[in-house]
Amino acid sequence: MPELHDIANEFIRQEIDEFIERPDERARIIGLFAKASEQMQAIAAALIDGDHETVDRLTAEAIAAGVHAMEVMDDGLIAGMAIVGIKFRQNFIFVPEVLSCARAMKAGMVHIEPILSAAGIEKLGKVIMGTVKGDLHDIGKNLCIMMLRGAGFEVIDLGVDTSQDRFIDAIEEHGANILGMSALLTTTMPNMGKTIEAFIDAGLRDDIRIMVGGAPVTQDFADEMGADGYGKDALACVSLAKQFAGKA
Ligand code: B12
Repeated sequence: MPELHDIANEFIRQEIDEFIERPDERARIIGLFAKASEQMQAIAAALIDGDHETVDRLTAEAIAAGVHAMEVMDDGLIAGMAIVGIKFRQNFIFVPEVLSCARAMKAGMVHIEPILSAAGIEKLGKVIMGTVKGDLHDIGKNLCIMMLRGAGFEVIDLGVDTSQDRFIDAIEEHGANILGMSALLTTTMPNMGKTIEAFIDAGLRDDIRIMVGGAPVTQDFADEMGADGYGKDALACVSLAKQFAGKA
C-alpha cells in the first residue's frame, strides 16, 4: 500500500498529514497522489493553494509537453479538489477559499476543454445538461459536458440553478432526447426527482432518457426517483449517454 513518503510534493504531503484525518480517506488520497507524476502533484498543490495563475501556467505547460488531458484532469485538477473538499467539510477552510480553488480549477479546465471537446465527426445525439434548482456547483457538470462533446455529443448547457420549466423548455426547444442533471447538495438532490415528475406531468417522460450525477447522488437514489441512469463521474456520464443514444 502506498505511504505518505511515496508522494514527492512536500506541500501535498503536509496537506494530507495536517488535514486528512479519516484513515479510509487518507489511504484513498495517498493512493491518488502516489500514482500521480510530480508535474500533476504540482498542479494539484497550486489548486489547493487557490493559485489560479500557477494552475493556468502549469496546466498549459503539461498539455504543451504532451501530457494527456485526462491525466491532467484526474491526477492534477480532480485530485487537488478532493483535498479541498475534505478541508471544506472539516471546516479547515471556508467558502472564500473554496471559491479561489474553484477559480484555479476553471483556469486549468480552460486548457483541457479544447482537447476533450474536440468535435467528433459523427454527432451521436443531443444532450441537455444543467445543475438543478438551488444549486450553484458547476465544475463537475462542466467536466461531464467537455467529455460528452469530446465523445461527439451536441450539448446544450443550461448552467446552474435550473428550474424544472427550464429543463422542459430546453428539451422541447432543442428536440433533445437525453437529459443530464447534476446536484452537489443533499438539499437540492430532491429537485432532480421533482423535475422527473414535471416531465411526467407534461406528458414528455417517455420521450427522453434521464441521467443524474453529482457527489451525493447514488444509484439507489437515482432508482428511487425514477431516473434512467446514474453516473459516478464524467466517463460514466459519457457511457450512459452513448447507451441512451444506442451507440454503446
Ligand atoms: C467547489 C465547491 C463549492 C464552490 C462551487 C464552485 C463551482 N463553480 O462549482 C462554492 C464555494 C460556490 C460552493 C458553495 C457551497 N457549497 Co460547496 N463544495 C464544493 C466542493 C469543495 C467541490 C465540488 C467540486 O467541484 N468537485 C469536483 C467535481 C469534479 O466533482 P463533482 O462535482 O462531484 O462531479 C463529478 C461527479 O459527481 C460526476 N457528475 C457531476 N454531475 C453529473 C451529472 C451527471 C448527469 C452525471 C452522469 C455525472 C455527474 O462527474 C463529475 C466529474 O467526474 C464540494 C466538496 C465535495 N466533496 O464535492 C463542496 C460541497 C458540495 N459544498 C457544500 C456546501 C454545504 C456548500 C454551501 C451550502 C456552503 C455555504 N455555507 O454557503 C454552498 C452552496 C451554494 C449553492 N447554493 O450551491 C457541501 C454539501 C454538503 C451536503 N451534504 O449537501 C460539500 C459536499 C462540502 C462539504 N461540506 O463537505 N461549494
